[in-house]
Amino acid sequence: MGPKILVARRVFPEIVARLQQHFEVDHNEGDEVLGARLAERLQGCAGVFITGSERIDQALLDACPQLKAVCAMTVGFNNVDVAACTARGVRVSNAPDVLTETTADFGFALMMAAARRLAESEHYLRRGEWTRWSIDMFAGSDIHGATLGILGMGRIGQAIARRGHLGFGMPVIYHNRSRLAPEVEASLGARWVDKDSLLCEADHLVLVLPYSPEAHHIIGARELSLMKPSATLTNIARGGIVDDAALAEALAKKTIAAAGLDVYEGEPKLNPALLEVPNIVLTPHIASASIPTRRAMANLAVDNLIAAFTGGRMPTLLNP
Ligand code: 8YV
Repeated sequence: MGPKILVARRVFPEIVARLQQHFEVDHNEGDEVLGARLAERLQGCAGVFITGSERIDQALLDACPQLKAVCAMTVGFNNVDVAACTARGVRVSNAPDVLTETTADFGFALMMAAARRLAESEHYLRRGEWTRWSIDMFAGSDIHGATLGILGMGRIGQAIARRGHLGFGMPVIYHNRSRLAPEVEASLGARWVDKDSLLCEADHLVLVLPYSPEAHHIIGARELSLMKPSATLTNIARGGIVDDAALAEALAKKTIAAAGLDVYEGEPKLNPALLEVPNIVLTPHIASASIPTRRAMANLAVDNLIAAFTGGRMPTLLNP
Protein backbone atom coordinates (compact mmCIF):
# COMPACT_ATOMS: atom_id res chain seq x y z
CA MET A 1 0.00 0.00 0.00
CA GLY A 2 1.38 3.39 -1.02
CA PRO A 3 1.04 6.69 0.83
CA LYS A 4 -2.36 8.00 1.85
CA ILE A 5 -4.07 10.58 -0.33
CA LEU A 6 -7.37 12.43 -0.14
CA VAL A 7 -9.67 12.90 -3.13
CA ALA A 8 -11.40 16.03 -1.88
CA ARG A 9 -14.61 15.75 -3.93
CA ARG A 10 -16.57 12.91 -5.56
CA VAL A 11 -14.94 11.72 -8.79
CA PHE A 12 -15.71 8.98 -11.34
CA PRO A 13 -15.26 5.41 -10.01
CA GLU A 14 -12.52 4.58 -12.55
CA ILE A 15 -10.49 7.54 -11.26
CA VAL A 16 -10.68 6.17 -7.72
CA ALA A 17 -9.80 2.68 -9.01
CA ARG A 18 -6.71 4.06 -10.77
CA LEU A 19 -5.59 5.83 -7.61
CA GLN A 20 -6.19 2.74 -5.48
CA GLN A 21 -3.54 0.88 -7.48
CA HIS A 22 -0.94 3.27 -6.01
CA PHE A 23 -2.33 4.80 -2.85
CA GLU A 24 -4.42 4.34 0.23
CA VAL A 25 -7.33 6.50 -0.93
CA ASP A 26 -9.72 8.52 1.21
CA HIS A 27 -12.49 9.47 -1.26
CA ASN A 28 -14.93 12.20 -0.23
CA GLU A 29 -17.73 10.29 -1.91
CA GLY A 30 -20.36 12.26 -0.01
CA ASP A 31 -19.12 15.24 -2.05
CA GLU A 32 -19.73 17.89 0.60
CA VAL A 33 -17.40 20.87 0.23
CA LEU A 34 -14.97 20.28 3.10
CA GLY A 35 -14.13 23.96 3.70
CA ALA A 36 -12.76 24.41 7.22
CA ARG A 37 -12.78 20.60 7.72
CA LEU A 38 -10.27 20.03 4.91
CA ALA A 39 -7.19 20.25 7.18
CA GLU A 40 -8.69 17.71 9.58
CA ARG A 41 -9.54 15.31 6.76
CA LEU A 42 -6.01 15.68 5.37
CA GLN A 43 -4.30 14.43 8.54
CA GLY A 44 -2.01 11.57 7.56
CA CYS A 45 -2.28 12.35 3.84
CA ALA A 46 0.83 12.92 1.72
CA GLY A 47 -1.12 14.02 -1.33
CA VAL A 48 -4.42 15.61 -2.24
CA PHE A 49 -6.55 15.62 -5.40
CA ILE A 50 -8.43 18.91 -5.45
CA THR A 51 -11.01 20.73 -7.56
CA GLY A 52 -11.72 24.44 -7.65
CA SER A 53 -13.65 24.16 -4.37
CA GLU A 54 -10.70 23.60 -2.03
CA ARG A 55 -8.50 26.38 -0.69
CA ILE A 56 -4.85 25.48 -0.13
CA ASP A 57 -3.32 28.34 1.81
CA GLN A 58 -0.68 29.04 4.45
CA ALA A 59 -2.97 28.05 7.34
CA LEU A 60 -3.84 24.72 5.74
CA LEU A 61 -0.17 23.97 5.01
CA ASP A 62 0.68 24.83 8.65
CA ALA A 63 -1.93 22.32 9.79
CA CYS A 64 -0.80 19.60 7.36
CA PRO A 65 3.02 19.45 7.49
CA GLN A 66 3.02 15.92 6.02
CA LEU A 67 1.48 17.14 2.72
CA LYS A 68 3.86 16.73 -0.23
CA ALA A 69 1.73 17.11 -3.38
CA VAL A 70 -1.39 19.10 -4.32
CA CYS A 71 -2.83 18.04 -7.66
CA ALA A 72 -5.73 20.05 -9.10
CA MET A 73 -8.08 18.84 -11.81
CA THR A 74 -8.60 22.47 -12.89
CA VAL A 75 -6.60 24.75 -15.14
CA GLY A 76 -7.18 27.79 -12.91
CA PHE A 77 -5.36 27.60 -9.56
CA ASN A 78 -6.18 30.89 -7.83
CA ASN A 79 -7.45 28.76 -4.92
CA VAL A 80 -3.90 27.50 -4.26
CA ASP A 81 -1.13 29.61 -2.70
CA VAL A 82 1.59 28.20 -4.95
CA ALA A 83 4.34 30.37 -3.40
CA ALA A 84 3.52 29.05 0.08
CA CYS A 85 3.54 25.48 -1.26
CA THR A 86 6.90 26.03 -2.98
CA ALA A 87 8.40 27.46 0.21
CA ARG A 88 7.53 24.19 1.97
CA GLY A 89 8.56 21.89 -0.85
CA VAL A 90 4.94 20.95 -1.62
CA ARG A 91 4.57 20.23 -5.32
CA VAL A 92 1.53 21.66 -7.11
CA SER A 93 0.03 20.71 -10.47
CA ASN A 94 -2.97 21.94 -12.46
CA ALA A 95 -4.78 20.47 -15.48
CA PRO A 96 -4.25 22.61 -18.57
CA ASP A 97 -4.79 21.73 -22.26
CA VAL A 98 -7.23 18.84 -21.80
CA LEU A 99 -10.15 21.26 -21.30
CA THR A 100 -9.19 23.93 -23.84
CA GLU A 101 -11.48 22.94 -26.72
CA THR A 102 -14.45 22.01 -24.54
CA THR A 103 -14.22 25.29 -22.65
CA ALA A 104 -13.85 27.25 -25.88
CA ASP A 105 -16.95 25.50 -27.30
CA PHE A 106 -18.90 26.58 -24.25
CA GLY A 107 -17.62 30.15 -24.31
CA PHE A 108 -18.69 30.41 -27.92
CA ALA A 109 -22.09 28.91 -27.12
CA LEU A 110 -22.63 31.35 -24.25
CA MET A 111 -21.63 34.29 -26.44
CA MET A 112 -24.03 33.15 -29.16
CA ALA A 113 -26.81 32.55 -26.66
CA ALA A 114 -26.40 36.08 -25.27
CA ALA A 115 -26.25 37.71 -28.71
CA ARG A 116 -29.26 35.81 -30.07
CA ARG A 117 -31.24 36.08 -26.82
CA LEU A 118 -31.68 32.34 -26.38
CA ALA A 119 -32.40 32.24 -22.65
CA GLU A 120 -34.58 35.33 -22.61
CA SER A 121 -36.75 34.04 -25.47
CA GLU A 122 -37.01 30.56 -23.96
CA HIS A 123 -38.21 32.01 -20.66
CA TYR A 124 -40.82 34.03 -22.58
CA LEU A 125 -42.02 30.90 -24.37
CA ARG A 126 -42.16 28.89 -21.14
CA ARG A 127 -44.22 31.64 -19.50
CA GLY A 128 -46.81 31.10 -22.27
CA GLU A 129 -46.39 34.62 -23.62
CA TRP A 130 -45.76 33.65 -27.25
CA THR A 131 -48.99 34.33 -29.09
CA ARG A 132 -47.85 35.82 -32.41
CA TRP A 133 -44.88 36.71 -34.60
CA SER A 134 -43.53 40.24 -34.77
CA ILE A 135 -40.71 41.70 -36.81
CA ASP A 136 -38.32 42.48 -33.98
CA MET A 137 -39.36 39.82 -31.48
CA PHE A 138 -36.13 38.84 -29.70
CA ALA A 139 -34.10 40.29 -32.54
CA GLY A 140 -30.50 40.32 -31.36
CA SER A 141 -27.15 40.90 -32.98
CA ASP A 142 -25.21 38.77 -35.45
CA ILE A 143 -22.21 36.64 -34.65
CA HIS A 144 -20.90 36.06 -38.18
CA GLY A 145 -18.88 38.99 -39.41
CA ALA A 146 -19.07 40.80 -36.04
CA THR A 147 -15.90 41.84 -34.23
CA LEU A 148 -14.87 39.30 -31.62
CA GLY A 149 -12.96 40.80 -28.68
CA ILE A 150 -10.94 38.56 -26.37
CA LEU A 151 -9.43 39.67 -23.08
CA GLY A 152 -6.72 37.17 -22.10
CA MET A 153 -5.24 35.31 -25.05
CA GLY A 154 -3.96 32.04 -23.60
CA ARG A 155 -4.88 28.60 -24.83
CA ILE A 156 -8.64 28.99 -24.38
CA GLY A 157 -8.66 32.53 -25.78
CA GLN A 158 -6.86 31.32 -28.88
CA ALA A 159 -9.28 28.39 -29.29
CA ILE A 160 -12.21 30.86 -29.18
CA ALA A 161 -10.45 33.16 -31.65
CA ARG A 162 -9.97 30.22 -34.03
CA ARG A 163 -13.67 29.40 -33.90
CA GLY A 164 -14.61 33.01 -34.61
CA HIS A 165 -12.08 33.52 -37.37
CA LEU A 166 -12.41 30.22 -39.25
CA GLY A 167 -16.02 29.35 -38.54
CA PHE A 168 -17.81 32.69 -38.43
CA GLY A 169 -15.64 35.10 -40.41
CA MET A 170 -15.19 37.36 -37.39
CA PRO A 171 -12.43 39.93 -37.26
CA VAL A 172 -10.65 39.17 -33.96
CA ILE A 173 -9.13 41.77 -31.64
CA TYR A 174 -7.50 40.90 -28.34
CA HIS A 175 -5.74 42.36 -25.36
CA ASN A 176 -3.20 40.45 -23.32
CA ARG A 177 -0.02 41.36 -21.40
CA SER A 178 2.07 39.54 -23.99
CA ARG A 179 1.43 39.64 -27.71
CA LEU A 180 1.18 36.47 -29.77
CA ALA A 181 3.85 35.73 -32.36
CA PRO A 182 2.98 37.36 -35.70
CA GLU A 183 2.39 34.01 -37.39
CA VAL A 184 -0.02 32.93 -34.62
CA GLU A 185 -1.87 36.26 -34.90
CA ALA A 186 -2.11 35.72 -38.65
CA SER A 187 -3.45 32.17 -38.25
CA LEU A 188 -6.19 33.47 -35.92
CA GLY A 189 -6.88 36.63 -37.89
CA ALA A 190 -6.22 38.41 -34.58
CA ARG A 191 -4.96 41.93 -33.90
CA TRP A 192 -3.58 43.14 -30.54
CA VAL A 193 -5.19 46.34 -29.23
CA ASP A 194 -4.97 48.22 -25.93
CA LYS A 195 -7.64 47.43 -23.37
CA ASP A 196 -9.81 50.51 -23.96
CA SER A 197 -9.78 49.97 -27.74
CA LEU A 198 -10.86 46.38 -27.14
CA LEU A 199 -13.80 47.59 -25.08
CA CYS A 200 -14.79 50.28 -27.62
CA GLU A 201 -14.44 48.16 -30.77
CA ALA A 202 -15.67 44.66 -29.81
CA ASP A 203 -19.18 43.58 -30.78
CA HIS A 204 -18.82 40.50 -28.58
CA LEU A 205 -16.29 40.57 -25.76
CA VAL A 206 -15.21 37.28 -24.16
CA LEU A 207 -13.18 37.17 -20.92
CA VAL A 208 -10.69 34.33 -20.67
CA LEU A 209 -7.97 35.66 -18.38
CA PRO A 210 -6.82 33.96 -15.17
CA TYR A 211 -7.90 35.51 -11.86
CA SER A 212 -5.24 37.51 -10.03
CA PRO A 213 -5.53 40.46 -7.63
CA GLU A 214 -4.65 42.76 -10.58
CA ALA A 215 -7.52 41.28 -12.60
CA HIS A 216 -10.07 41.96 -9.83
CA HIS A 217 -12.93 44.03 -11.33
CA ILE A 218 -10.89 44.58 -14.48
CA ILE A 219 -14.36 45.01 -16.02
CA GLY A 220 -16.21 47.56 -13.91
CA ALA A 221 -18.55 50.51 -14.49
CA ARG A 222 -15.97 52.54 -16.43
CA GLU A 223 -15.08 49.66 -18.75
CA LEU A 224 -18.73 48.75 -19.35
CA SER A 225 -19.47 52.38 -20.24
CA LEU A 226 -16.89 52.18 -23.05
CA MET A 227 -18.65 49.23 -24.70
CA LYS A 228 -21.11 49.60 -27.59
CA PRO A 229 -24.81 49.60 -26.59
CA SER A 230 -25.22 46.66 -29.01
CA ALA A 231 -22.29 44.69 -27.50
CA THR A 232 -22.36 41.49 -25.45
CA LEU A 233 -20.04 40.44 -22.62
CA THR A 234 -19.25 36.79 -21.85
CA ASN A 235 -17.30 35.68 -18.77
CA ILE A 236 -16.03 32.09 -18.61
CA ALA A 237 -12.88 33.03 -16.66
CA ARG A 238 -13.41 33.59 -12.93
CA GLY A 239 -15.84 35.42 -10.70
CA GLY A 240 -14.41 38.71 -9.44
CA ILE A 241 -12.93 39.66 -12.82
CA VAL A 242 -16.25 41.43 -13.53
CA ASP A 243 -17.89 43.79 -11.06
CA ASP A 244 -21.21 41.91 -11.12
CA ALA A 245 -23.17 44.81 -9.55
CA ALA A 246 -21.93 47.19 -12.25
CA LEU A 247 -22.76 44.61 -14.93
CA ALA A 248 -26.31 44.14 -13.65
CA GLU A 249 -26.77 47.91 -13.76
CA ALA A 250 -25.38 48.17 -17.31
CA LEU A 251 -27.74 45.40 -18.45
CA ALA A 252 -30.74 46.97 -16.71
CA LYS A 253 -29.98 50.36 -18.30
CA LYS A 254 -29.15 48.61 -21.61
CA THR A 255 -25.83 50.41 -21.92
CA ILE A 256 -24.72 47.01 -23.24
CA ALA A 257 -27.11 44.61 -24.96
CA ALA A 258 -26.60 41.30 -23.19
CA ALA A 259 -24.26 39.12 -21.17
CA GLY A 260 -23.40 35.45 -20.76
CA LEU A 261 -21.96 34.41 -17.40
CA ASP A 262 -20.60 31.06 -16.26
CA VAL A 263 -18.71 32.42 -13.23
CA TYR A 264 -19.69 34.81 -10.43
CA GLU A 265 -18.26 36.80 -7.56
CA GLY A 266 -18.77 34.65 -4.44
CA GLU A 267 -20.18 31.66 -6.38
CA PRO A 268 -22.14 29.48 -5.92
CA LYS A 269 -24.01 32.48 -4.51
CA LEU A 270 -24.61 35.24 -6.99
CA ASN A 271 -25.53 38.89 -6.93
CA PRO A 272 -29.37 38.83 -6.87
CA ALA A 273 -29.44 41.82 -9.25
CA LEU A 274 -28.21 39.48 -12.00
CA LEU A 275 -31.37 37.40 -11.61
CA GLU A 276 -33.53 40.47 -12.12
CA VAL A 277 -32.27 41.43 -15.57
CA PRO A 278 -33.70 39.56 -18.58
CA ASN A 279 -30.88 40.14 -21.07
CA ILE A 280 -28.49 37.62 -19.55
CA VAL A 281 -27.69 33.92 -19.90
CA LEU A 282 -26.57 32.35 -16.61
CA THR A 283 -24.88 28.95 -16.22
CA PRO A 284 -23.41 27.35 -13.07
CA HIS A 285 -19.65 27.20 -13.87
CA ILE A 286 -19.92 24.35 -16.37
CA ALA A 287 -17.69 25.52 -19.25
CA SER A 288 -15.43 22.45 -18.94
CA ALA A 289 -18.30 20.08 -18.17
CA SER A 290 -18.34 17.50 -20.94
CA ILE A 291 -18.00 13.93 -19.71
CA PRO A 292 -14.86 13.13 -21.78
CA THR A 293 -13.18 16.36 -20.68
CA ARG A 294 -14.01 15.97 -16.99
CA ARG A 295 -12.52 12.44 -17.27
CA ALA A 296 -9.39 13.81 -18.95
CA MET A 297 -9.02 16.54 -16.30
CA ALA A 298 -9.32 14.02 -13.47
CA ASN A 299 -6.93 11.59 -15.16
CA LEU A 300 -4.35 14.34 -15.57
CA ALA A 301 -4.53 15.07 -11.84
CA VAL A 302 -4.05 11.33 -11.22
CA ASP A 303 -1.04 11.23 -13.60
CA ASN A 304 0.50 14.05 -11.57
CA LEU A 305 -0.19 12.39 -8.22
CA ILE A 306 1.27 9.07 -9.32
CA ALA A 307 4.38 10.77 -10.72
CA ALA A 308 4.81 12.80 -7.53
CA PHE A 309 5.15 9.65 -5.44
CA THR A 310 6.92 7.31 -7.87
CA GLY A 311 9.81 9.58 -8.79
CA GLY A 312 8.39 10.30 -12.24
CA ARG A 313 8.13 13.68 -13.92
CA MET A 314 4.85 15.38 -13.01
CA PRO A 315 3.35 16.25 -16.42
CA THR A 316 1.90 19.63 -15.44
CA LEU A 317 3.91 20.65 -12.38
CA LEU A 318 3.49 24.35 -11.57
CA ASN A 319 6.46 24.80 -9.22
CA PRO A 320 9.45 22.81 -10.49
C1 8YV B 1 -13.70 23.71 -13.08
C2 8YV B 1 -12.34 25.61 -14.07
O1 8YV B 1 -14.81 23.00 -13.44
O2 8YV B 1 -10.46 24.33 -14.70
C3 8YV B 1 -10.88 25.38 -14.24
O3 8YV B 1 -10.10 26.30 -13.90
O4 8YV B 1 -12.75 26.68 -13.78
C4 8YV B 1 -13.32 24.51 -14.30
O5 8YV B 1 -12.86 23.68 -15.31
C5 8YV B 1 -14.00 24.52 -11.85
O6 8YV B 1 -12.84 25.08 -11.33
C6 8YV B 1 -14.70 23.70 -10.79
O7 8YV B 1 -13.80 22.96 -10.01
